[in-house]
Amino acid sequence: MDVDNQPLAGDSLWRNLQAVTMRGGGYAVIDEAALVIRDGHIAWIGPEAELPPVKVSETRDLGGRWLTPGLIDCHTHLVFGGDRSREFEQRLEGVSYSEIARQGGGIVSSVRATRETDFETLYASAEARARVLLAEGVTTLEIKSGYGLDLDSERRMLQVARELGKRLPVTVKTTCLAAHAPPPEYAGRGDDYIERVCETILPTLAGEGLIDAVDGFCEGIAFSPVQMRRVFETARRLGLPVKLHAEQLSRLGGCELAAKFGALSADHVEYANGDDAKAMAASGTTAVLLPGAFLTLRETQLPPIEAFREHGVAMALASDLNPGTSPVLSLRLMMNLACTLFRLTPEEALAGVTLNAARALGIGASHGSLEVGKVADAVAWDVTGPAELAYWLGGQLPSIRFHHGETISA
Ligand code: DI6
Ligand code: FE
Repeated sequence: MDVDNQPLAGDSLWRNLQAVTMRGGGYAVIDEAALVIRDGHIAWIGPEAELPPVKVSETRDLGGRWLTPGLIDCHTHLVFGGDRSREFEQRLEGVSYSEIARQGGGIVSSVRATRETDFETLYASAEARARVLLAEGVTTLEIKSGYGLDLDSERRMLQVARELGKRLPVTVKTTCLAAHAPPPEYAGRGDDYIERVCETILPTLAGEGLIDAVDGFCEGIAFSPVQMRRVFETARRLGLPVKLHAEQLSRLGGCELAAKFGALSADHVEYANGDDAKAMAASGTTAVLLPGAFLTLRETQLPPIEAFREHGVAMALASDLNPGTSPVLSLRLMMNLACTLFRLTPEEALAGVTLNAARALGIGASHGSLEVGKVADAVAWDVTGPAELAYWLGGQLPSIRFHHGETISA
């Protein structure tokens, strides 16, 4: 039998849509498009007029909606215990971030609360936050540990993250951020804590299959490039990719270190410069921009967007959802802020939460664009065009969401 004459088999046909494919990192729109979905993946995409004969169990008319890849939030700290809204009030009353930290607030207060919170309670609060992100079109979520800072609490955070991926219609990538800050019992003994991270925490949790990538906070108030290098060497030994919170408050050389280790991403990067951009371009390291933290800290140093463009560094955008410096519950709001504050174009902003975010997680080959062979994570938006996704300051735009080809109902 001539196989070429067989109709294209699939589970569903999506038709009557405008496809913003993001192939190659730009809109790359296919007008009047159709897709064939098979086993949760895209089996065919193109102009509906060129659709070959198909045999599918279901056809969905998307009513001319704009279909984009599912949104990817590639940097969150959404699992944590406690509440720090009082710190927000204190800062408005004139108390500085460092004074709050000296009084026992800041990261350490989240660590204390997270350590005291059991799995189910941590899970419930994390799920509530994740649902808000999902409702606006997020289909892949990165979640970091880093508020446990001891073996059991870091494990519990990562287990909560894994459980979210099992119970919710979202793909979760976990990142171990045990090198977030020295915990109180290691105050003034950063090297000893890094040894604990490298000798025990990372190998144990990696052995339990809880870690997809390793991260650290390279900053005066956290860890030096020398200390982070030890963490990266450990990650390399364990066969895990790395990423880094780099040049957020000062330029310490984090981007250069990240590039040397072929990091997936360097995140924040406000204080990075042209040399950093060049190094990151050479190592294929994505710059993850976090305008929520920039806004919350009332930062004025802009990330070197022009240098990233000039050297061809992929730029991703994320919520940095965390209780201290980025209490952000909207990835689309980050698209708007990246345009307004950093002067990204709406097209760059969409690439930042799709293809480039996928690259920042090391899943660019399977996620982030609408292309044959990729996972069928997508959102059909009731908008006049893709610029609307960055135009509105947050809020929920009407949409139909798909995860692995299936409609997300909740
Ligand atoms: N960068 C930040 O801005 C935070 N962590 C990080 O790596 C601060 C997190 C917090 O204050 O809880
Ligand atoms: Fe962060």
